[in-house]
Amino acid sequence: MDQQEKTGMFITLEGIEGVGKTTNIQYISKWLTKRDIIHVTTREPGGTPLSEDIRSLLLRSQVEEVMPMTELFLVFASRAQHIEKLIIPSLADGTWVLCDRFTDASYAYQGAGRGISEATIQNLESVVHQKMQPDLTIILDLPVADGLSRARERSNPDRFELEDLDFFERVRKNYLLRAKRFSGRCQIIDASQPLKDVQDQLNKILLEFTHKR
Ligand code: Z5A
Repeated sequence: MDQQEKTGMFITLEGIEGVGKTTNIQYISKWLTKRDIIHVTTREPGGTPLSEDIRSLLLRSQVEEVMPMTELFLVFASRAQHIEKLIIPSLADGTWVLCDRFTDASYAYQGAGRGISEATIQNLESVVHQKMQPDLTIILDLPVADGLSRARERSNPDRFELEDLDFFERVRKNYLLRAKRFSGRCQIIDASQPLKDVQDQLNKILLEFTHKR
């Protein structure tokens, strides 16, 4: 899908576990509703029935080791379905899409985390994305130990959350690198602030973003 064929806006939220993506997606959704902006909220991996099945496969512990390339293909299989069935049709009819994680997560987790080359991920991205990119990506940033402790207080760890601190340090660093590299679409928020301050900053970013459209 070429950028000019879509009329809805595509917003993604990123960051390590426990940074507050789920909490703040709800805030953004309310913010858009107040302004009568029609939108859907969704997540990756997931977002359609088949993609949610792939999500379950990815998150649960497996009896055999999950190879990094298998994980990457599963993530992109879920994304291919999500893009074709939900994201593109929504954007094409003017509905905004608000997505909890997207392809930046593949560079951070499968790339920096698991060690798959950026070129390999770029190849899959170019096949699956059909030229589509988020219009705005908000990266919530938090020290790894704080994110993991917030996530662990909330629920039992999934397969990713069992990784060690070094894994999440690489993931976090990659997000920060990508924020610099794609500064046109990425905005970083310090997620160690009280929620009210995080949301004041979100409000400011969203006001600027909607005024530019
Ligand atoms: N994954 C991948 O490997 N490759 C890919 O391409 C994609 C994904 C797309 C599922 O993601 C996994 O998929 C993920 C990477 C992998 N790894 N894991 N695990 P997920 O997004 O579903 O899972 P998650 O990152 O673990 O999300 P989460 O644990 O649900 O965290 P969150 O949504 O960012 O946080 P939250 O639930 O909104 O907040 C956590 C707690 O902190 C909660 O009690 C809040 O009330 C509290 N909170 C939130 N903000 C604050 C502030 N500011 N102060 C204090 N407390 C706060």
